[in-house]
Amino acid sequence: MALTLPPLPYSEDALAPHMSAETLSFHHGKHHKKYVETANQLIAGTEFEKLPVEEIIRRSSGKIFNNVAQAWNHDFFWKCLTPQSRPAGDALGKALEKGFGSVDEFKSTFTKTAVDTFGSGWAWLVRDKDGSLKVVSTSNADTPVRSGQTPLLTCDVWEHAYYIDYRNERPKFLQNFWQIVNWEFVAQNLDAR
Ligand code: MN3
Repeated sequence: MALTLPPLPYSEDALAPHMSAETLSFHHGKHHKKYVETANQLIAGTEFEKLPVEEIIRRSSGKIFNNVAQAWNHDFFWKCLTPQSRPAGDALGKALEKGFGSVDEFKSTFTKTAVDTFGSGWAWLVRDKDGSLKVVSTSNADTPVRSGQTPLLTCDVWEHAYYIDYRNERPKFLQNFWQIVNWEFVAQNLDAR
């Protein structure tokens, strides 16, 4: 299926000062848009043209995988953010306590994984096939969708995600990321089967 660039679920200036309008304008309007356009050019006329995006991710490799997976990852990332971040609800809080000891310990594990991701990549909270919650890092375009894990939350740690606002200071980007996490979206992903 042709991929699309969904509009951001908030205005470009809604996440400032944690994520600036300039960052969102480039990250969504140029980087994400380019992945979508390139993916559509690459799958046109191939066996992938009519498949759902997740199927393309599971079956493809090389340039097609890179662009389709990046389109999926960014679509998911925008939904993980909100200008009205509210604390995790009870069910999610309990699941995080069970997996990591406490919500704060989960946040510090996730932050460390994001900061320690070498080069370009993503940090994820996922539900594994056995139901347990895990924090994982993926490189470049790689995504837990490929390995059959269910993504619950992600943070893009490619430099284009933070260089305009934080230059080389990825840890500062992570501190600000927690101010704009959409915990309701994370909880919905936990509920979904
Ligand atoms: Mn990105």
